[in-house]
Amino acid sequence: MLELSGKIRDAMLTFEQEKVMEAVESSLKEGYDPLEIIRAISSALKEIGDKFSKGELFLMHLVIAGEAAKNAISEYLEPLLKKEKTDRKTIGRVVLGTVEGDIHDIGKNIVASMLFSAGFDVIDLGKDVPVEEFVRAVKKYNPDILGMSALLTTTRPMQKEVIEALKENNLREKVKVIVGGAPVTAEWAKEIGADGYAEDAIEAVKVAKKLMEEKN
Ligand code: B1M
Repeated sequence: MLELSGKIRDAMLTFEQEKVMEAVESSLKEGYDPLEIIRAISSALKEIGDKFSKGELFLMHLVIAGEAAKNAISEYLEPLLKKEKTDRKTIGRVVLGTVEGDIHDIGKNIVASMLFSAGFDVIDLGKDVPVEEFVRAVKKYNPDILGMSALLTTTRPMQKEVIEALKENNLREKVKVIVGGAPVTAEWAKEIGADGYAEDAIEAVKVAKKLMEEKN
């Protein structure tokens, strides 16, 4: 595992797309689990984010590393997470998106793939999703669960605004709400009246399944 994180970290810190692709491809060939590889990429991204906030790296580095990670995950890892079972049974419907003002979507995309793989129908609204669009989607798709991702402390409050808007539209009782993203905590989820909080994509699946049990 240490070997994997070192290899992925070194590739990510070259800020070269090709090196990241090669590292991911060869890790898969060596038999590493896609989720372990995603964890290694996330940890490298965290290190890059920390260096950026300390002024040791520039925004350009964040952009290149984000792109490299997103491309490697969508090309090599998400298809493996999504691998459809022939006996796939739908266990619920989820509408998912990153809140308004926030264009971070790598984590949200992983959550979407994991939920899909667990048997949920996933309607992904994308990133920078306005409050009204979440409300419209709940009316249109009548999902069991609404999931909102936020990566910035400045956009986290939009999760609360969406919940308030659901109440104003008499939709809050119809849908369970899960929130997540780096600045999101269980305390925050409770404070804004969400039904669930998940720290990562694996936890998101567990929480979503639990909420479905409560619903049925
Ligand atoms: Co930005 N960024 N970024 N960024 N970025 C962070 C978030 C930051 C922590 C970096 C730092 O300074 N240390 C910092 C936020 C500080 C704060 O608010 N506290 C930051 C900043 C400041 C910014 C800008 C403001 C920079 C600027 O312009 N000056 C800007 C904002 C743009 C905007 O959104 N309006 C910005 C831009 C960008 C890029 C576009 C360059 C790029 C994003 C590319 C993309 O997503 N397509 C980027 C990146 C790559 C990062 C870091 C380095 C990596 C994020 C990531 O993808 N992580 C990030 C550093 C960090 O996170 N520590 C940083 C990997 C991903 C798998 O993890 O998204 O956490 P994560 O998802 C996890 C869990 O959180 C959870 O499960 C996922 C999988 O396990 N989860 C959920 C996520 N959503 C969930 C939903 C759920 C449940 C679980 O239920 C619904």
